[in-house]
Amino acid sequence: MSGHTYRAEPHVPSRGEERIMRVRLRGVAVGAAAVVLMLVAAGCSGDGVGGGTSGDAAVAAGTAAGATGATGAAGHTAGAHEGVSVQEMLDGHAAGVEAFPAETEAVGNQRLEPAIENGVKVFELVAKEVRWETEPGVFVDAMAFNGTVPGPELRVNPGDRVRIVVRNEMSQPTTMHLHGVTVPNGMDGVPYITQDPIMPGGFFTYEFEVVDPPGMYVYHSHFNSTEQVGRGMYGAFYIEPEGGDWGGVYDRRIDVEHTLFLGDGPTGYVLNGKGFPATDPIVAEVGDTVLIHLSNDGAQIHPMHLHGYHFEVVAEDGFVLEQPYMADTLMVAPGQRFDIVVQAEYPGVWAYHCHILPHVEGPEGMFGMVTALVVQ
Ligand SMILES: [Cu+2]
Repeated sequence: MSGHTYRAEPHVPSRGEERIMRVRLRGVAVGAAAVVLMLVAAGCSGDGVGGGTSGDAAVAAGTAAGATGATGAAGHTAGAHEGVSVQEMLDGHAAGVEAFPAETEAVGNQRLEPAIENGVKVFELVAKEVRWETEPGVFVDAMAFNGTVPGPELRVNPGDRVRIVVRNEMSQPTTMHLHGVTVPNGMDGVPYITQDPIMPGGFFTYEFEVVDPPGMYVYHSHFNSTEQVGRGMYGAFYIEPEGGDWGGVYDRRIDVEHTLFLGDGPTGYVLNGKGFPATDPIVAEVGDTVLIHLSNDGAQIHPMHLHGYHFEVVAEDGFVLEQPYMADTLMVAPGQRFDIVVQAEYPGVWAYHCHILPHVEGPEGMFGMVTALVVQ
């Protein structure tokens, strides 16, 4: 299926790439030893190669001048470089990579273990208004389930009885909709169609039996949703195969599983609630099979492009495709989910980003919807 015939030449990482690969291995003794061996095998002197020349800089400046202007919520300017010197452009581009992956004070997608009550898996979600750090020093007014963007990961199995209690600690009403999940009509979460809004201080209990196949589904606000979802009220609802092994679903061994929520609007252009350089890399070892669950909960389309690889699109909206297909760029519309599989064959730090360029890179370097597949 993959059709890959290309084999990587021995690879000499740049100084930045070498550092990013080390950062992710800090505290992992075996992995660190492995990457040192890999770098030695690649003949890396540690001095770095491929520094920019003045000619490169001039080309970059000319290219940037042709772009149209657009400004992200965090104040990044993606467009003409008037007022930004060549040196500032170089410094800006370098600084982002130097900082990646940057620490911020909280991260989303944390697994929430259910309480088991009479065989029912019970989750509690609390909607709150919080200050959310999207990249170092940049805070936005977010609305979040359990205080994080995205909210916690809920994982259930086919056939489970599930109860999700949503408490509203915000200053405005809300509801929660289970996106793509087959539920009784009264559990659908649409204000005044299937339920009254959950008022500040109130709660609503969503209860249903899981009848859908394993896959990625989403929960999100369905009240004033341009603002509430835009500010971060979304999270993953996984219907997992028994034992959490996706290998049986996709008929192959899965070594690395990664969730990637796309967001835009009041939070800026974000992946899992963070803008580059605070985005989380996808880390794998050579030979690993990587499963990435993508969901777009923003208001714009985002064509996600992976450098250096072709990936296999294996599921859409929670349904396994009868005919998976290869791609390197996958357009993810608002509300869509995809599962993609990458065979991690080529070591290195490979950029993975939205290809609407005003969402990712301007005269002062990369921002927003950029992360990397780090293959060690
Ligand atoms: Cu985009």
